[in-house]
Amino acid sequence: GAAAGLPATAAAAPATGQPGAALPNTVVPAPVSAVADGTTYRLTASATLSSDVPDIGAYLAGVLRASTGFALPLSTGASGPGTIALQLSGAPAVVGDQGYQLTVTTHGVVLRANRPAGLFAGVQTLLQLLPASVESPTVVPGPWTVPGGTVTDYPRFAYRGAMLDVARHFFTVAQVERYIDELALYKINYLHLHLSDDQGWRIAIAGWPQLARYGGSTEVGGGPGGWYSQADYSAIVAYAASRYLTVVPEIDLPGHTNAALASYPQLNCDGVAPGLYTGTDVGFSSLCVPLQLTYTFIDQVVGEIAALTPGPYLHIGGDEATSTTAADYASFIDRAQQIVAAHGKTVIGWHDIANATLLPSTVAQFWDTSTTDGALATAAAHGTKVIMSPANKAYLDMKYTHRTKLGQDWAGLTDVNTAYGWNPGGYLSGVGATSVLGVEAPLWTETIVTPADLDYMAFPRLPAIAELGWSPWSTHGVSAFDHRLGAQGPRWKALGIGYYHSTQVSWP
Ligand code: TNX
Repeated sequence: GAAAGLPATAAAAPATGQPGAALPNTVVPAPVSAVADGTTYRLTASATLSSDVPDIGAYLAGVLRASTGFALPLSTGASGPGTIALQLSGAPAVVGDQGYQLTVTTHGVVLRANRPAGLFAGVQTLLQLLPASVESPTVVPGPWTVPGGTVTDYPRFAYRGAMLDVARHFFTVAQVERYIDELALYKINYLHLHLSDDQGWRIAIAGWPQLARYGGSTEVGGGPGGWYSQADYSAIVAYAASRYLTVVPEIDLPGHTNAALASYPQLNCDGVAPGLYTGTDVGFSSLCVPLQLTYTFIDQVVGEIAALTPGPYLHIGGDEATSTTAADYASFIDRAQQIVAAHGKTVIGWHDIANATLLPSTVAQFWDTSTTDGALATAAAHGTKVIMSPANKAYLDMKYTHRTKLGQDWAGLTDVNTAYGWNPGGYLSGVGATSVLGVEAPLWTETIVTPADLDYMAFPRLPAIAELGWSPWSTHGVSAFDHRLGAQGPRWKALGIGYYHSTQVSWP
């Protein structure tokens, strides 16, 4: 129904299009509040844009000019008078740093936010209130209408992430940038890059040149692999920032390290380098915990990456270290956390790290398929914040159905309603909403090779996880979601995103 559980539209709300009704039920993630006033704004050739943040004005102008063909001159500077005005003033305090208020009248659109990130989020909502063809890269006919009313919106969780595994298969800077553009549509604000694993090391480290040169020279299946120069990595960081995403780099330690061990014999306990690995097993490699060089190595790698990373977090992996004893693992995680902290970053680790002693600021990322984890619950009780990525819900590399060609099924089959059907704030026993920093949708790439593969696995599930991270739980409802999600299909088509046509979604 039109109400979609929005707080502003209780049972007695009038029908869509009437004053006081919900705005058309198409926006993903569902906004906190969206109230129609029964009017319509029509964007025409005479419209103008103004933006207090030049880059955000240019981003919106770029989308609108391409599909409408209108000139849409853009003025920048404090609270300009455009027909569509993006303003860093006048937003209600409740929208915070990431939210916005969007007011649409017959005369035009005013978008207000306290911070640029909020304006950027509001631009995504405005675009979703325009016809889907607004995403067309070429000029198409209108009319370009926006329903009149007010949207007041802000996120439930501060961290809404997506992870891309560029280690199992390498993805170029341009391919990562395309994924960033897609993530931005759904108000994802962190891009976690899994930069190293058994099959590849993907970032140049000046002090250890063989890591990328040799360790990055292959991938799953034996293809050519690849790696980012530090300039490439900085380009990804800057591009992500232009879409209001923060990069979280991950160097997976102490397991998942065959590519590093293969590149430097002296990192191995026995001094012998293993061969490069192009299979898909996990859990067989480990850095040499008793070796002092291990920590020199981590210090230099973390130091270089931290210096290139403006965001607060650095991910140390920590998962599936099944070739490391429990005592070695605990002492290793202690030292790795100290090293990251010394370089000014906050540690994130897969939730396995809750078996070690965590720094107060360390964040644990839950990836298991169960709804109980004793060590993690204990850590949460002591203040550890958690990012929720349950593999049977949030993993974008799981198959949708048994017929899905790509992907794995070790965590189960994950069609859209499964991806959507859980509450991050009440999923894990002993980890309540106040312990949850947010959600993340990881995309592991053992079976994922091309950008088309990424699109197919991420859409339509990524928007489901994005909504769980952004929207208040009061908006949660599977049938309304499947309708709103369906309305996104024509947008993906216009954008050239080849998605899975799930039978659970109400495509228009
Ligand atoms: C488990 S979940 C892994 C990854 C694999 C993934 C495949 C986690 C932290 N580790 O190494 O790529 O499963 O689904």
